[in-house]
Amino acid sequence: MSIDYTERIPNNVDLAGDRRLQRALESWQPRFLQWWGEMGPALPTQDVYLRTAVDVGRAGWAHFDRVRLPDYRWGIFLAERDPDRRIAFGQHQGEPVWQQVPGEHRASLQRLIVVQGDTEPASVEQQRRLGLTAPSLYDLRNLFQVNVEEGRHLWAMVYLLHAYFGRSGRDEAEALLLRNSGSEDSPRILGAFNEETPDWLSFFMFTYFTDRDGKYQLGTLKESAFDPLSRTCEFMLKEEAHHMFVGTTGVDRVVERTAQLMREHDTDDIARHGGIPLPVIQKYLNFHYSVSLDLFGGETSTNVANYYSSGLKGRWQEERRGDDHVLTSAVTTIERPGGERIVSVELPALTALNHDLRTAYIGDCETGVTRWNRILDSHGITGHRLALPHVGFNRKVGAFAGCHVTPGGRVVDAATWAAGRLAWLPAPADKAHVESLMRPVYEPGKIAAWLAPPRSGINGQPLDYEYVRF
Ligand code: BYC
Repeated sequence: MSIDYTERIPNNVDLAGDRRLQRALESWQPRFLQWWGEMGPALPTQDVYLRTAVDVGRAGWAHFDRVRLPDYRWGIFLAERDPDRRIAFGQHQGEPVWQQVPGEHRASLQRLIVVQGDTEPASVEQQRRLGLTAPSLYDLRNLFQVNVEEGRHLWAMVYLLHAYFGRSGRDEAEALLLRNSGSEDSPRILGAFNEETPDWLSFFMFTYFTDRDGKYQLGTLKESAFDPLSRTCEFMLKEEAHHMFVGTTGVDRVVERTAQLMREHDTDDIARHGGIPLPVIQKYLNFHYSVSLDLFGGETSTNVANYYSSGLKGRWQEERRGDDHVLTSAVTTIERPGGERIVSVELPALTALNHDLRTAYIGDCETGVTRWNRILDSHGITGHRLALPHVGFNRKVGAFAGCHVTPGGRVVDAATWAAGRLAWLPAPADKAHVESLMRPVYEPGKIAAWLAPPRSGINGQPLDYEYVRF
């Protein structure tokens, strides 16, 4: 179904046919715009070359044009409905999917939607000041593309809250604009979304590791028996692909430039040549990967078992799995600390579904590390390797919270951890160096010296295209 752009809120959910809902959302809209003005991109611009969703069909869903950021057409778009869709897992397997929220699952569904919704504006808040130090107009444009789409993902969740959860849903939609990333009094719900994204290395790591959690969580909500949530997430995943691209190619380009400088100056110590040394890249990777692992919740969780059994949240690629999709008798193996060692234990698969999702995520993260090491290889740099740290490293949530594990996977005491910390996680000197490189480059076609240029422009435009005008 095409998107109706004649409406104040573009949508393909026939908002005009439900005056009450339309009015409720139209009263939320100015508050969203006020939040965007206060907490969205801090850099003033004239216009930005942006993609806007115009259709949810298979062909040609997006349109590119120059847009003034506050005029971006945030709207409500659900993937097309499959009238024959049935629940693929859990106790209700085989039954038709739900078009309304069953009373007994109301609180849990609302909670999942609020948690998902909370991350979207949080990331915009975290990235608010990055435009002030963009390494190129191309990167600046990508940042804004990510920001407007996270804003639209907030709209997606707010629509569900307003349309299906009555008074409490409207209250939660309000609260999504009142919590703020890093706030002492009312922080964002999940840990990683209260961390800072103060520089572009952090931004590329965030869009690689944290946005990738988003991809996997949306993938499980796409399986939901609650069809409007499923269709919303399916469409969000389309936009999400570009966010992954920004992270993957962003880290590629940092590694590429670092490798070039190492070769050019025949030294590992490229900080004084204006680059980011490999050990610093590794520390940023360690940090962003470990806080992103926390986003999967505990390895064992009765919440997730209940979500699955009742049909609210499925597994990654549920329908491609060859098991019974109920999992009442399945077991799985997880690692957890056992005294001074890490041990494997067998557990019911149903309570270990966060671990199941995290395992798929880790496999995906490995592909990034492989490609970054290939870039090093292509420059003849064989003595250094980037690697994912052990799953227990630097964890605040789950089985490894409260114990200290080195990147290599050794359980250590507090003193050893304190002594190693600066070698494993970004130290003040590393952050200061990265910060010192963050100088804006706003001339079309030019790029900061710590970063390699992208391979091609956006939507067939040349690299020296004026992606952002001031
Ligand atoms: N920080 O039973 P447990 C994205 C809480 S990212 C703070 O193990 P459960 C994006 C947990 O809520 C994707 N608290 O957890 C990316 C629970 O609290 P209650 C976002 C945490 O419920 C980039 C308690 O600890 N979407 O889209 O099995 C840019 C016990 O935990 C954390 C979703 O997450 C944490 N890290 O799983 C923009 C999907 N972890 O209930 C966007 C929706 C856990 O006892 N959310 N807790 O008060 C969920 O599916 C689940 O809520 C979680 C947690 C996977 C997050």
